[in-house]
Amino acid sequence: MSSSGATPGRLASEYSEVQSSRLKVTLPLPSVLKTAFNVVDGPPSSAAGNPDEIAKLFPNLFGQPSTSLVPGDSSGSASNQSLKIGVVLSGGQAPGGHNVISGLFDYLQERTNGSTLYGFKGGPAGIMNSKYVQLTTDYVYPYRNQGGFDMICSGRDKIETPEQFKQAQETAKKLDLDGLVVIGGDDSNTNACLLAENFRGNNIKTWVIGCPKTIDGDLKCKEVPTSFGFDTACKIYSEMIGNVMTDARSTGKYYHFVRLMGRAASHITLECALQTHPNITIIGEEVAAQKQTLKSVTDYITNVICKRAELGYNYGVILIPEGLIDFIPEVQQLISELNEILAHDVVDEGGMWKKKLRNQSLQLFEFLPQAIQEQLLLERDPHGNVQVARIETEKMLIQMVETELESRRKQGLYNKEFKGQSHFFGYEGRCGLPSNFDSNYCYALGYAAGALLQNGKTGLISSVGNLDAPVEKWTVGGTALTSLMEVERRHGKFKPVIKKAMVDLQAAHFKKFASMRDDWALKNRYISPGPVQFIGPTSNDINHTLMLELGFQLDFLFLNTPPQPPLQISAHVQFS
Ligand code: FBP
Repeated sequence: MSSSGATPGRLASEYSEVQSSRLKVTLPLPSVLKTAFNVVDGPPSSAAGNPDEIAKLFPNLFGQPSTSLVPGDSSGSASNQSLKIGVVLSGGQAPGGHNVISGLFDYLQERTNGSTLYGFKGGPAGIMNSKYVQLTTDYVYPYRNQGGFDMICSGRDKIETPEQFKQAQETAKKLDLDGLVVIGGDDSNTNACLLAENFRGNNIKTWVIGCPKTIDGDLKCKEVPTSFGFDTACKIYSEMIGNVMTDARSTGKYYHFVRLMGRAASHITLECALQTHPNITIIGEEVAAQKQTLKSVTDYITNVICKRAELGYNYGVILIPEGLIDFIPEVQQLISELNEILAHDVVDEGGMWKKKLRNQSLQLFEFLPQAIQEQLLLERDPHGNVQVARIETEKMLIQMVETELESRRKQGLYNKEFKGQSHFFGYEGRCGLPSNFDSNYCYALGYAAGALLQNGKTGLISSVGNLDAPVEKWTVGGTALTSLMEVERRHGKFKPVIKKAMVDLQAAHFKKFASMRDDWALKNRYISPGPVQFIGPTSNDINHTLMLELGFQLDFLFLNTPPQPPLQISAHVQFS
């Protein structure tokens, strides 16, 4: 079943003034994409881990070089080539996705002759079911510089079984596709690489290029410094956190427990902490490194609450990464046992399945509030992940802190009233109008994907670098997807996956946070960054994580909190 020439879902005539002004913005391109360029291959690549396994899984792609675009004369000039290209949005929304498609569309319009771009609808399922729309100038126009993925919508299906690969092959042949661009996160780009391998192995001419998308920020490496959407989402959440901080300060009676999206990694939480200076921030990767238990995390929060109460503050703001429980070794063990059970057994009310849990895991499971037990048993996503967005860790922590404070009250150690307010900031940040950074970055990623396809590249992820420089100086290329891979156990089997980038506890941005957090805990150093700006001061600022990772000091951003020797909050505090 196919569709083409459908009416766009959006009407630019119904846009707000800000949306309309964003539509009219002309986006800059890296200078190498503005003129003729050559595509230069680097040395053969390997894998992020388990190279022998990856070589076996990708016999046609393993070892292929990454490439760079450099000023030259061979590929950049207008060409008579007419290409048929497909594009798909895969996984969770991230601000800027529409600009990747616009960049790809503009590349084909400006650098090739009479090319066709098909948008597969509803994610990878659109490829398998051959549901697509032909993207035209009028169709694409209302989505330029706008948030959301609704131009063609997204989905989380995976092309996995031999039948599904066959369906994808049939669509590629039916549309006579020269290339396919997969815009997605780590799992989707792994899938893109499997497709590229499958097409090459079956003599299907379709090349496949990935693009790094995810607000989670965990798809990055040297060549791909950040995934798009992270910048905007963090700015939106930081605005909301700043507002909640002002509310806390105004009423003086609530502790706001804010869980932030980000799935496994705590990048969003860390970035939002750097932008807003909350009283407590839990970083999952640190919890794991210190082998913390649920009890020790609860004690840390409770200690700060008690100390603040002594100082007269009976309110505060606490940031929690959505994947926290997955970082606590005892919970991690429980989840991995549950994953194995869910992959093979029926989890019914009879509870026979519980016999398969190890003793310690069973005790922990029984200790958790019932709502959390149920949430841990929810169906895994198509990639085998626990759906952490549906686990209400912030509510669980409020309950555990209440219990601990009650026990301290009985011991005469606490005599104030504690009121916890729970928040989950997730979906609110995924479809905002992309920041200037994400707008430009996405447009360059899409344009670069067009360039890689026109040069017959496959199994690469579009890579734009030198991001702290003005856009004209950004570098452009493609990184071999197999070079980002290792093997992991999923659904009870070993599978190739792109190695997730977790928060590095040795990195500059984590160290900056660690040097300030004790001060933020007891003194109210709240910062309200306000809404995302498109013109004027701060509009071209890049998030702190990226700037610090790229080697900037950014001390001027922390001027209201001059570094001081860490405060002794309490003997119980576990974080150094
Ligand atoms: P991607 O990894 O696909 O980019 O998704 C990111 C994310 O927003 C996570 O932060 C969150 O845990 C998950 O999607 C929520 O998934 P869903 O949209 O299916 O509820």
